Amino acid sequence: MRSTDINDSVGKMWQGQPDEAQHKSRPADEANSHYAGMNAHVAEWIQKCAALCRPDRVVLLCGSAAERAELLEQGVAEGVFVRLNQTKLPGCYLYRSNPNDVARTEQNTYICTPARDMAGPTNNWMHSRDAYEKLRLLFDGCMRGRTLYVIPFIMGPIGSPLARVGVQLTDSLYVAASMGVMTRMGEAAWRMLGTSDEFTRCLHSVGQCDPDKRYICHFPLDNTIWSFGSGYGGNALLGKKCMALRIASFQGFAHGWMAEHMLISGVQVGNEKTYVAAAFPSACGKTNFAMLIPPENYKQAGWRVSTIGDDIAWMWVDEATGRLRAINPEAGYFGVLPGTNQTTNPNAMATMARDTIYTNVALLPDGDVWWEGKTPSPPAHCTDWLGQPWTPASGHKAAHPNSRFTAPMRNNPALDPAADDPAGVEISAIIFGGRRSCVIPLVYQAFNWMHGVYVGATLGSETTAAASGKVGVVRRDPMAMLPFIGYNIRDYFLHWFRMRARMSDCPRIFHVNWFRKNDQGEFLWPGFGENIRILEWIINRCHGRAYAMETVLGWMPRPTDINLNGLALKPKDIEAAQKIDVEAFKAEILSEEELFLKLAGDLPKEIIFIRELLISRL
Ligand code: GTP
Ligand code: SPV
Ligand code: MN
Repeated sequence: MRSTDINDSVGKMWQGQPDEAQHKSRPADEANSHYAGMNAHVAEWIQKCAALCRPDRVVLLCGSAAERAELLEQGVAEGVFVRLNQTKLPGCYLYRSNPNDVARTEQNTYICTPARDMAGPTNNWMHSRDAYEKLRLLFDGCMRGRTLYVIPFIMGPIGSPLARVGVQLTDSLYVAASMGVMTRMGEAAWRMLGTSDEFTRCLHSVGQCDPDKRYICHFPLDNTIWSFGSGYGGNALLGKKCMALRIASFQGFAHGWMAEHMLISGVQVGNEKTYVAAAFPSACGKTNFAMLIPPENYKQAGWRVSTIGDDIAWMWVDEATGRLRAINPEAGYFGVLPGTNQTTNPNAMATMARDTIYTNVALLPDGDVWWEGKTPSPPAHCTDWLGQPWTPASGHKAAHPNSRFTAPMRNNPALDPAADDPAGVEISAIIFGGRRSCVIPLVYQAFNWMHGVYVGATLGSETTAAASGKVGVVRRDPMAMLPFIGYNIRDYFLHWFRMRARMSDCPRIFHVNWFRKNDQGEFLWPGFGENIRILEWIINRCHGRAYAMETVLGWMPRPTDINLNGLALKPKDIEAAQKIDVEAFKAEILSEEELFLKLAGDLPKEIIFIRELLISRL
């Protein structure tokens, strides 16, 4: 960590020596020579941002363990973090965000381009010129009295053909500490960048954390993100949704690869290893599926699931094989806490046992943490996520429904050995899934890639606490990417269809729904570790080994094709979970119109054709 008290000079910080020069009037190349050793484009950009935001201090982070410890110490001293019980949870801290800032805010998220058409009908759009102007006023002097942290980071395993450099400037200590977990942060980013100016410019300030002055603006044409007024999750950790999904999806469209809201996991049975990628909307089960532990009888039969990633996949076609390969651009997990426990997700519990930042959970009297669903019964008393005394009689939740843990992936006992492999892994199946209490069956397979794109494009899911707004209403969330497509959804769909022609053999595409309920409101499927039974059918289908019936929706297993050994369920229960009610499905197809109407005359012809075929099957 190098720091200095400055007004407008980053140069002093960089060289660590006093400099009385008038930087504002210094010509560019003279300034560049002053930043000896630092990438000139970065230096110039930092200087501009610092001159705008006017922090008291600029601190350049190098990503070392000692620096991290120092940041956390400082956070405790400043009241940003609460140090948790270090015997129970070594290296763990609690952070409470502003209560008005607890989830992504899609209404404040913009794609900023010169033309509205580039953002399309599903994104908020601002003219890039207007956005810069508006946000410049907000950033102006916003870091007075604060420290500006400079965070160099890499998204993707170092050396990967898709790995990319970002630099985030932020006035949040919490964000700085979190970026060190979520990305490959530090010197490696400068080495990878060299003298290039190809890095994502990520400028962030919490500002006054005012929801009325909150803007998460993406400038895909400038490889730039300006985020103001939020310190939480996807709004503020700019490497994640902003860079690795919104900006990267645009870059992938331009250069023939894909950035998707997908987990990546490996399934090993004996000597056979199969990798799958799955797109479920926010808080719909990616982390859990990526860390799945098979039930005992499967374990004994040699089944193992390992994690490459739990939230984002970058995928490209390997020219040598014509197959789709994937990397996880992240280095950590920002996972949902409510519902996570020793039974549902033991790997997540082990992952967050150390070196973890817990956000918006309850604090127990012994310095441990708690959230709804962690234990079968709540603690007698604790401090809730707002910092207030809480008992089970308090009448509200102790942890926020979108409370999360930030933990390094290296803590995951099920981390796949290829998680750091720059060559990525070959993807055999793509699985789409939503949270649907009725209508949508447990599992089916698309007839082919093009039909699979339709299945993904029409994905519906009940909204969750991961984004602000109403929870539990079905909305279309194409490919689980509705909030994350950084360009026109019309072109996004076309890109998916066109990827087919780039591949000689493409992944098989499936749809799952772990969340269907019976009339009593109980889940029809046990979920979590038992999902391996569905995965078994999926993998066998990929390798041409499992039977499937042709149905109106696609290929489906017969109830007897799902292994129920060791489960109390009977084939008739699978029948219930798989039931297709044609009348209900007609209503579902009508509800897809909600999205298609937005695309109006731009709906790709492939979608129209596939839809006609579906209707004629009904
Ligand atoms: P983001 O990080 O927001 O992108 O979410 P995610 O898709 O990684 O969701 P996550 O795995 O964290 O799951 C969210 C919630 O769904 C948690 O409360 C889980 O306990 C619950 N959940 C996950 N898998 C299952 C399942 O198979 N069945 C049921 N019933 N619930 C599940
Ligand atoms: C999601 O909402 O899909 C997340 C959490 O993964 S956040 O990083 O806040 O977007
Ligand atoms: Mn996510």
